[in-house]
Amino acid sequence: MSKPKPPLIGITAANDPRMPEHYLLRWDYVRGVVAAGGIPVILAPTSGLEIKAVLARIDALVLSGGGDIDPASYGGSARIKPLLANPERDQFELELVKRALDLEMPLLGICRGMQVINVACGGDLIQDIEAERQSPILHDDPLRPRDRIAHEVSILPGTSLFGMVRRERIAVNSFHHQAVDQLGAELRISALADDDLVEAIEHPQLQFVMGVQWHPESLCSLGAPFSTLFDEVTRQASRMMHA
Ligand SMILES: [Mn+2]
Repeated sequence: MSKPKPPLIGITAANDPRMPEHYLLRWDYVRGVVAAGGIPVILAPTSGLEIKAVLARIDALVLSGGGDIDPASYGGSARIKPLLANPERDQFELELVKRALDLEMPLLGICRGMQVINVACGGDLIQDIEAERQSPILHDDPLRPRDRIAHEVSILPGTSLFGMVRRERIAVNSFHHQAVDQLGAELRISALADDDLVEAIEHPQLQFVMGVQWHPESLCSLGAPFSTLFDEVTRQASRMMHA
């Protein structure tokens, strides 16, 4: 029997307004997918692409981190000046997620990616944790190394995330100044920080739709439970290919 083909995992890149002639993606997302046995396909946020045609060619989708989503996308007004806002990327990723959900495609959202999933499902965001919540936890310190542990999270028993991680507490890194506020329709919370900030969400009706606020891609060298998310999205993608 021939070896099964590895699945194609789309990973969204950023277009950082500070470098308008470049698309940006940290290499550890790519390495996470490769280590899990997937073929990484970097998706550049481009207006005018036929999203259906993009999704027809990949087997799963990973939404990477990045700048703030324009509050107009969730019907809100900006209470702060959004950081690195990029309407083209917002539109591209929101459309990708809505269609990927319709297709029941495996979906992993990381940091901003989790927030995109929440907004695509009708939820909204805390626009600035420091301004809108009082918390003893420092969720964002851009000077911290990417693999530095920042705080612990509680994984909620009974969730798919708990089923994968099989631990009630894990220590994670943290590089976000925004967070999920109102939860999107049909989503559920799967992890909380000790200040009750949402650290992971999932879609209980779909096989694998998961968002995490931390950055597992920068912690994959530690193995489980960080590489587990990449292993699982890749495994689910293979399952879809052969369904
Ligand atoms: Mn955090």
